[in-house]
Amino acid sequence: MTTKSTAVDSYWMPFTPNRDFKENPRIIVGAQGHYYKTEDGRKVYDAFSGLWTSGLGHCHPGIVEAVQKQVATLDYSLGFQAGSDKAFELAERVTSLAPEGYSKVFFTNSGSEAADTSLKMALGYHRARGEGHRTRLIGREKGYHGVNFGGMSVGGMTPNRKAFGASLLPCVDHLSHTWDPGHNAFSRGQPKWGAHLAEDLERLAALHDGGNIAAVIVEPVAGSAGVLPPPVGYLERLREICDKYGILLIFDEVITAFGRIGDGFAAQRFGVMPDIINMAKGLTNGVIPMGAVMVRDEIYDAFMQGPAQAIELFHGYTYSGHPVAAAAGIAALEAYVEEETFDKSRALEGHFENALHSLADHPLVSDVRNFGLMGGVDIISRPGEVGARGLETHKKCFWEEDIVVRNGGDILQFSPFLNSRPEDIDMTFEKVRRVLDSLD
Ligand code: PXG
Ligand code: PLP
Repeated sequence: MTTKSTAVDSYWMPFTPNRDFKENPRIIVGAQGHYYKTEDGRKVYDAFSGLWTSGLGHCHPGIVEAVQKQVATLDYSLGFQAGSDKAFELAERVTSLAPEGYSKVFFTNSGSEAADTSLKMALGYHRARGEGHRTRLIGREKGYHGVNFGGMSVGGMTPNRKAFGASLLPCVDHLSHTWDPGHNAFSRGQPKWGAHLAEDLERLAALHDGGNIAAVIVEPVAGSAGVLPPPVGYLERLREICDKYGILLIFDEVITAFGRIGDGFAAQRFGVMPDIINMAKGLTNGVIPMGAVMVRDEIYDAFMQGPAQAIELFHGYTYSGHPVAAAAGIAALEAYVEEETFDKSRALEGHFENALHSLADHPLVSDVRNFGLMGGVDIISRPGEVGARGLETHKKCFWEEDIVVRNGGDILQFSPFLNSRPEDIDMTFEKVRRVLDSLD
């Protein structure tokens, strides 16, 4: 079936094969709860909850009402030198979900901006303490920290870096990633193999001297690379090595925060406390763009010196703490608490894991990984056509099975709603199996 009523030529789509898309556009015109409405009038089940964003479901009534009210009350206020009441309230609510010791939140408009903000804070923190020589930033292979220059540089997704390689930040290194199908294929939850890979940080500390490293940034569970949970003991060991050399540890929790792995933050779920936590997506349930960087008290305190009239951090966005985004965030955080969303998410994990791993016996499937309500399924590439089977799966799911399934190349990703019905999780994988059966 095709939809031709919307003109599609003018829009240059993000992270999309534009020419392929425009031949038969998949246009979404509405959403309610767990479904999208398409331009051709179908109800399509959303098995990716937006782009990992919308764990509570679409058009959540409490968030819709809060946004409608806010936009008619205070549409925008300057965020430098004055601020909206809603930004202050949201910051306080975010810290109330956090472990003890994190009491300051800086607002951005996206996860990419959160990544760059966190890296700048790390460099500024060391400089404020008289350790301005700590300039090295360490990311990880297969990491994703958005698409701005800082996040792209510490990121480790090859296609995202390739075209811009000559202009990446200097003084950046990468830890090795933790996926090795010879040792940890078809892991359920955290792989038992791989904690030793954290020792890669010791190698980089020996090479550069640990005293020259400012920060290490990792996703506690790598998302975009296809869901790579941390091996048992890995994050704990990274924390230890960072402590040994005075290196800041940044958790990029753009995906993992707000219930996606059954807790407010991955830091709590894993019991490993970073120095800085980045978030976005679930902060507003995806309703209005917003990201944030939350820091431990010592980091904020280190900046608070010099004359009282001086700006302490020369950084900020026109829309930092935007009142309408903040209102959406307040309503989302209220809903998480009132609806006990994180507990619901945690309770679904076992069912989701079993349903996801039911694909493990499929002849086209080479690996399945999961943690919390994050799932990744590797499809064997068609020889000479890397990514084709993944894209075909996405398209057939959309047109023939009325379900949105996200593919990144030949990896299928699953991000069910945090309040999914178990039968909808089963339905998702029945449909995906049928589509895989139909692929050549
Ligand atoms: N950090 C992490 C860990 C992310 O997952 C970003 C930063 C960037 O956020 P913004 O808001 O600038 O996009 C992300 C975003 C996918 C997918 O299919 C993942 C993301 C975005 C879109 C699709 O895995 N992650
Ligand atoms: N470019 C120009 C010319 C600007 O004036 C500004 C902000 O004032 C920016 C970029 C940055 O925009 P934003 O604060 O929305 O990130």
